[in-house]
Amino acid sequence: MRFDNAEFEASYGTFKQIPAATKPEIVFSGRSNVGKSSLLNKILNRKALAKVSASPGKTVTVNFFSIGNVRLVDLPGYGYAKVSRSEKERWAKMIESYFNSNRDIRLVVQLIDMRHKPTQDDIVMLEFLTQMEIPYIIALTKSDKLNKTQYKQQQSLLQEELAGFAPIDIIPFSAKSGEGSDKIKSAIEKSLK
Ligand SMILES: Nc1nc2c(ncn2[C@@H]2O[C@H](COP(=O)(O)OP(=O)(O)O)[C@@H](O)[C@H]2O)c(=O)[nH]1
Ligand SMILES: [Mg+2]
Repeated sequence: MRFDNAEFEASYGTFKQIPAATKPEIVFSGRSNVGKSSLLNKILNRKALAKVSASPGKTVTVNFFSIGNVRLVDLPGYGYAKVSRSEKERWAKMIESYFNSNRDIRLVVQLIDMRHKPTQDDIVMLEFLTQMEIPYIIALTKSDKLNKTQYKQQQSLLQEELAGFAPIDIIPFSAKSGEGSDKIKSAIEKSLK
C-alpha cells in the first residue's frame, strides 16, 4: 500500500453528510490531543495532511482521506472538557451513526496516551468496539515522552488495564521517533487482505 500517496477527500460535520461506504475503511479514534493527527501525518509521511493543532478539541468533523481504493477515517476527538453538552451529543450521535451504518470497516486504530491510564471515555470506546465486534489495534501514543523506566512501567500497567479487552495488538507509538509506525502500517495492510 502506498501510504505516502494519501489524498484528502472531505470533511463532514454531521452524519447525514457522510456518503455511503464505497471502499474498505480504516478508522482512527481517540480523545482529543492524544496525537491522532500526528500519527496520521507520520504514517502517511506528510507534514500536515491532517492538521496538528496546539489547541485541542477543534476537530469536530469526520475527515476522510483516501489511498487508492482504501479510505482512512479520522474521527473527531472525544473527551475535551471545554466542549458544550450539545457538542458532546452531536459527537456521540455522529460516532454511533457512523458505526451503525452499513460500512466496510476493516480496522480501528484506537489511540491511548501511553503516559496515562485509559480515560473513562477510552473505556467506553473500547467496550463499544468490542460489542460491535470491530477489529482494532491500540496505539500507545507519545512513547518518546517516557524514559526507559517509565516506559516499562506504563507498558505493563496498560497491559493490565486493557486485559479485559481483546485488541489485535498493542503498539507503543511516537510521531517524534517513528517508533511503532511500521507495525501500525503492517496491521492496516493485513486488515485489508
Ligand atoms: N513528544 C510528542 N508529542 C506529540 C506526539 N504526538 C503528538 N504530540 C503533540 O501533542 C499535541 C497534540 O497532537 P495532535 O496530533 O494535534 O493530537 P490530536 O488532537 O489527537 O489530533 C501536539 O502538540 C503534538 O505536537 C508524539 O508522538 N510525541
Ligand atoms: Mg487532530
